[in-house]
Amino acid sequence: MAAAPHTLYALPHSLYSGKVRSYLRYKGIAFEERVATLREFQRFIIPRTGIKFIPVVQTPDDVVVQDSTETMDLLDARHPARAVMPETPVQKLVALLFELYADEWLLLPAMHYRWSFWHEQKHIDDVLEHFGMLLSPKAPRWLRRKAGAQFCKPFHGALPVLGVTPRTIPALEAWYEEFLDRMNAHFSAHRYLLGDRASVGDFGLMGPLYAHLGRDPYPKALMQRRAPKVYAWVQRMNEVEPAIGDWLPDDAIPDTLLPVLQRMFAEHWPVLADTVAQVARWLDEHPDARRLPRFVGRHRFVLGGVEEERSVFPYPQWMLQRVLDHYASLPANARAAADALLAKVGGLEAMQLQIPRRVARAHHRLVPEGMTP
Ligand SMILES: N[C@@H](CCC(=O)N[C@@H](CS)C(=O)NCC(=O)O)C(=O)O
Repeated sequence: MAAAPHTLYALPHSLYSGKVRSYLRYKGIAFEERVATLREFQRFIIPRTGIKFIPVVQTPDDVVVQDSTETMDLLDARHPARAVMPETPVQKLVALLFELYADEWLLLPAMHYRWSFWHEQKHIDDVLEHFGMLLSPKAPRWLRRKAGAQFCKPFHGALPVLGVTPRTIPALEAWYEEFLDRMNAHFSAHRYLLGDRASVGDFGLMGPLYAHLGRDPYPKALMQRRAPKVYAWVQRMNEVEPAIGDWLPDDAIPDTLLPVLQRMFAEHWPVLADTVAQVARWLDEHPDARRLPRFVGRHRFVLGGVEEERSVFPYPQWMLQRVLDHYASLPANARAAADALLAKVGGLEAMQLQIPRRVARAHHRLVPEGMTP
């Protein structure tokens, strides 16, 4: 008898759902996808997680997990075949860095290309019809479009919160096009980020590069035109149990990724470093807090030479801790290899960042480390 499947509560256009769906398919883990309608939120998602986020995975033995990164950790531990965390030190570091960058910084172009193109009728109809699935995937398209226009308000309203404003949009588009060109060159030579096998870095990229940028009509056309190898990678990442080989030998990192890492350290890292400082300040000011709020203030950042303000999201500190903890755990020879790479991409000093107040995740929430909510 076939094993009882996992259940994935998701939406077709949801960013982190794209990441988890692709992971489940790649692993060959049997799952049933349930559309996360408002009814499913009331019936299952909110009662079982206490929060209103997707994707949510329910295992056959009724473990419920929200958070794409925790899902991969849990299921890789239970299903070790086709593990997605590289075992060698430098490849693991790069995979973790890409997952962090994709989840938290490529979110900006993902949100911009979804929400700044209201004048593109085909694009926006598609987006609203998908948001309308919250009502029911079976509702007629006109009704989904109407309902979608209500449901989507908090999402497109989030652009300035993320720092996507008329000031940053030209720089953001230039950066994204440069990113596409670089990844197109990379995927011309490699099937995945680190060779012939996918890692957490690939699944991280699948969130923004599938759900928004490779699926919504306007940015999908841009990707197909400008970066066909990236588009082909998106298709490959959605295959069920694709034939795979191995990661590159000798813990090698393809040169094609170096300019991407360089820009990550130049622009995303300062945001992360300031997040760490602001989380520490907030926790010092709120000594009795049992949870972190969604934002802990505002900070300035620079993108393509343009300065802007955005809200400070504490969650990325948790992702950053995974990177820094891995780096700190390396024995001397592995550390020397990691440092040689970091020196090439302007990340050596960055990686010495200390975290004064750590955060943890408990019961689907971000909490001060050592605190149970
Ligand atoms: N870090 C979480 C993020 C999940 C997340 O933000 N999901 C979005 C949908 S793609 C959501 O549910 N957003 C609801 C909201 O922002 O209120 C993960 O990796 O699963």
